[in-house]
Amino acid sequence: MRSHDEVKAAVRGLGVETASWAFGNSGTRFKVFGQPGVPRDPFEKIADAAQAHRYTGSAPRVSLHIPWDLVDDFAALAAHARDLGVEIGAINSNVFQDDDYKLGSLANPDPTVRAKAVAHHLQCIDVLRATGSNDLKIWLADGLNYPGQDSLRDRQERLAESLGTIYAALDDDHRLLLEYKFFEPAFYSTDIPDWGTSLTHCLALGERAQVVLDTGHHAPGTNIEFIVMMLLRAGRLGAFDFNSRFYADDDLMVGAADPFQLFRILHEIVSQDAHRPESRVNFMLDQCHNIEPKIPAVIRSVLNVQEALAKALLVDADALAKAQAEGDVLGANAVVMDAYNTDVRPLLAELREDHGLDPDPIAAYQRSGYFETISAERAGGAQAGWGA
Ligand code: AOS
Ligand code: ZN
Ligand code: ZN
Repeated sequence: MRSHDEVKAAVRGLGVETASWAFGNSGTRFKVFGQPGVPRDPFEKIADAAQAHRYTGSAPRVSLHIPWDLVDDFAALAAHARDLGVEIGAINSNVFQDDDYKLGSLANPDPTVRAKAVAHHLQCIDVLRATGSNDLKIWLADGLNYPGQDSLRDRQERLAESLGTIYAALDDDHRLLLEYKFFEPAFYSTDIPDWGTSLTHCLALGERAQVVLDTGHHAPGTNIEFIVMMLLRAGRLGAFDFNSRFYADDDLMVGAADPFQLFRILHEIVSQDAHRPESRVNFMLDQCHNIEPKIPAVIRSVLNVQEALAKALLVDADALAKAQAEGDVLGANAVVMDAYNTDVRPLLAELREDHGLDPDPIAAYQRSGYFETISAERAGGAQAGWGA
């Protein structure tokens, strides 16, 4: 069983990657609610992301989205991030907000549209080079609304060819992270609907192609921790998009809807030592804070991941293995539940104090006056580009 200090060190070692779009105004298709102090450009989004790192010590990178975060000088944006104590994380492509992509992007039946979508990804790879990022993240809205609309098989052939061109353009230290989603915006068939399809493409592409598991992208009742275990077993779990859902792709704060599921996921992660930085699993947030204040919501999300991780680290692996080997069903379950039911908040408060942080990061942020400053200085904050 891990010691108190080992748990603290392991939690400290896990950095949660925040997303630039979490700081912009967002909403549903019914209404986007504006909030005071919302960033007006990518530089200000990074400044807000840096606040989450400042008070948690555990949010050292921020994902960008192209073209939402398009700037003239990406090297300057990366330098700005470094000055504020964070780094640029995954670069997310966008081939879902252009009329040309109505029938798909990388799987579109029209070769000129496919070429345009591939060219966008090559532009994103240049952003990786300029910012020092290693991860190109692809989520596709490609799919069909009606049976017969296009050939399911042909779309996979086109997709494989387009992905192959993109993968071949990556540098040796780049990864291609391929996300799946079971529906939306396509309602009949999505071209990468599940982990099996994503993994099949990744295996064909090469070792640096890995799967992104967005926790909101599964049918209700799906055993997500099983998928986590299988992707780790295959060496292809590249990243999480963490969030919570009650119904579909709700993008609520991670750990809010089902903290027990988050614990079960992190138990599989810890069981295969994938929480260690060497595993290169990127623990990212993909969330929208439509009605709650954004920076505290991101801080809360990081704390929720830390709480679930600390509990997973407290599972007594030897006692669990013994109970499992003896067929002790109730004993094995009790080992897992004992860890889950431990209140780890005092341990995490102590960890923060060990590193000179306030034990209560949200209270510290709220006392800092940052929100009052940005509310006064920033007028006309940008929409995240999402949910309009
Ligand atoms: C869409 O549902 C996916 O979760 C994407 O990962 C993401 O929300 C979007 O592409 C913004 O980057
Ligand atoms: Zn996602
Ligand atoms: Zn999503």
